[in-house]
Amino acid sequence: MQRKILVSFILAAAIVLVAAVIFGYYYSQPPAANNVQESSVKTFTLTANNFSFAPSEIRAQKGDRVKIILDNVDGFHDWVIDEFNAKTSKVQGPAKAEVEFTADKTGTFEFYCSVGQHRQMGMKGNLIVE
Ligand SMILES: [Cu+2]
Repeated sequence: MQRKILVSFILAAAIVLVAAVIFGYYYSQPPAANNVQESSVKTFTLTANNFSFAPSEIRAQKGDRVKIILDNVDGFHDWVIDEFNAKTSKVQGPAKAEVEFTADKTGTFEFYCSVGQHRQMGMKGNLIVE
């Protein structure tokens, strides 16, 4: 009788151990590669202040997914590119804003800040798509 209880106890302990190992194995696996799309996005961080962008020239290949991170360090700005119908929201620095678009045509396209007269004051640059 004593022996029977011991055997069932060991059996139960073994089952728990196996379950724990299987459980642990699944949870230690890295998450599925669901960020593949993210890695094919060409990301540019552009610093904005009164009244310029840095860098003022960025390059991409036709078909690239382009992500612009506007790092506005000072003033009220946005980042706009008409030809790709893309713009960030207007933000008061220090703040960041983002926009993503597909560079689906080649050429040199001017981007700019659409706030007030900032564009005319030199707050612009070029995206060159090759
Ligand atoms: Cu501006």
